[in-house]
Amino acid sequence: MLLDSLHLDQHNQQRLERHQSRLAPWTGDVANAEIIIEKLVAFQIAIPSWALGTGGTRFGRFPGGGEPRSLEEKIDDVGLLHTLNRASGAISLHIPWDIPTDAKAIQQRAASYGLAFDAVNSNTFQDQADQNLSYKFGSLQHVDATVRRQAIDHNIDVIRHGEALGSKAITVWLSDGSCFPGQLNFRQAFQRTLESLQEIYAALPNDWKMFVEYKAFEPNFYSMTVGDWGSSYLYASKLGPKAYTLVDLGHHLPNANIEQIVAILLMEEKLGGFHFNDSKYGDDDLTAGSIKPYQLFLIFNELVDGMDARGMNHATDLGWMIDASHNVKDPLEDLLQSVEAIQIAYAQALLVDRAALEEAREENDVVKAQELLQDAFRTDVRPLVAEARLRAGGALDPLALFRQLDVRRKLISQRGAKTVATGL
Ligand code: PSV
Ligand code: MN
Ligand code: MN
Repeated sequence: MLLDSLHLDQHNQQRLERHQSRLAPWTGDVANAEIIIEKLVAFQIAIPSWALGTGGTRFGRFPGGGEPRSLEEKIDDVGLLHTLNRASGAISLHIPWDIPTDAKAIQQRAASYGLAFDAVNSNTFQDQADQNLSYKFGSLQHVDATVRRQAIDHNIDVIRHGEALGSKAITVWLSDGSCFPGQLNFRQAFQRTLESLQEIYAALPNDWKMFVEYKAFEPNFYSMTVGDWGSSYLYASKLGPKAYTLVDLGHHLPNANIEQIVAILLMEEKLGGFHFNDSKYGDDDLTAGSIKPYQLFLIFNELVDGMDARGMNHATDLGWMIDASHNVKDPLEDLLQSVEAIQIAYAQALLVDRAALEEAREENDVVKAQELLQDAFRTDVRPLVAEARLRAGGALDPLALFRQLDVRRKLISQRGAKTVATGL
C-alpha cells in the first residue's frame, strides 16, 4: 500500500493548524463559503487512462519510469490520485489502448478505490496491428463503405465494453478531414460521417450519451470534418437527444472565445462535457490553468451561470474530464495540479455576485461588471478547496504528500524504470 489512512492522518495533523488559520476568514463573513465547500466535495473530475504515462511529442518520448504497464495499474494510479484529493473519482478508458478483458475484475478493482467509469473513447485515428483496413484517409467519413463499416463496428464494440464497466457515455473524436485543398468533398464527407454516427447512435443504450468532440486542426491540417463547435452541434442536433457537443479546451483556433461557445451550447441544451487542459498555441495539452487561468475562470463562470439557469446539477449533469499529458512532468503530479486548478476556477465562479453582475449589465456599467468578475478571480479560494478535500477524507496538500511519500520512486521500484504506458 503506497498510501494509507495513517499517512493521510499524519499529513493532515501536521498541517491542520495552518489550514485552520487560513480558513478562518471564510467562516465568518462569507455567507456562501459552506455551500461552496459542499459543491466542491461533490465535484469529481475524471482522469483519462492515457494521461498516466508521460505523453509523447512527435519528436520523442521520454518515459519517467514507474508508468502503469496494464489497465490494472492505470486504475491503481487513478485510485492513488483519488485517495489523495477525493476529487478524481472516475477513469475514462480509450479503446483499444485499454481493453478490459475481464470487465468484472476491472470493475471490482476500480470500486475498491471508489472509482466509477467515465465516458469510453473510441479510436479510429490510428491503425492497429490486427486491423484489416486503414484509416489513412479517414474513418467515419471514408469514401469506401467497408472502411466506414469497420469504424462503425469499432465504436459499437467500444459501447459494449463501456456497458460492461458501467460507463454511461461514448466520446467520439475523429481525426477525419483532409490535408490539401481538393482532397475531400466537404458536403459528402459530412453526410457520410453523419450516417456513420447515426448507426453508432442507434447502438446506444437508453441511458447513454454520445459526445461529439470537435477539433480545429491536427492531424489533418486543411480541414477537419468535425472541426468546430458549429459542426459538432449540427451532428449532435441531427443525431438526437442523446448526442451532445464535447468541448476540449485545446481544440480551438487561437483566441477563440470558449466561454461564449459554452454559454450558447448550454442554453441550447447541447453541451455534454469537457476535456480540460491548457495551451499557448494549439492542442498543447498542458496542465489545466497553467497558461490562461482567467480563461478557465471565465468558462466556469458561464458554466455555473448557465447550469443554474437550467437547474442542472453541477456535479453530475455534464461530463468533466482532464485531457492533458506531459513530456516533462511526473504525470501524477501534473494531474494533481490540473484537478486543483479546475477546483479553484469552479470555486471562484461560485463566488461571483450574480445579482450584482446582472444589475451592472442592465445599467451598462462595464467597469462594475469587470470588477465583479475580477474580484472573484483574484480571491484566494485555496483554503476552501483544501477544506473540501479534508472533509472528503483526502490530503490537505496532495502534491506535498505525494512527494513526502516518495511515490514515484516506489512505483519505479515496483514497476521498473523503463515502463511505457499506452497512449499517444
Ligand atoms: C484529440 O486531440 C484528443 O483530445 C481526443 O480527446 C482524443 O481521444 C485524445 O486527445 C487522445 O489523446
Ligand atoms: Mn480531447
Ligand atoms: Mn486533444
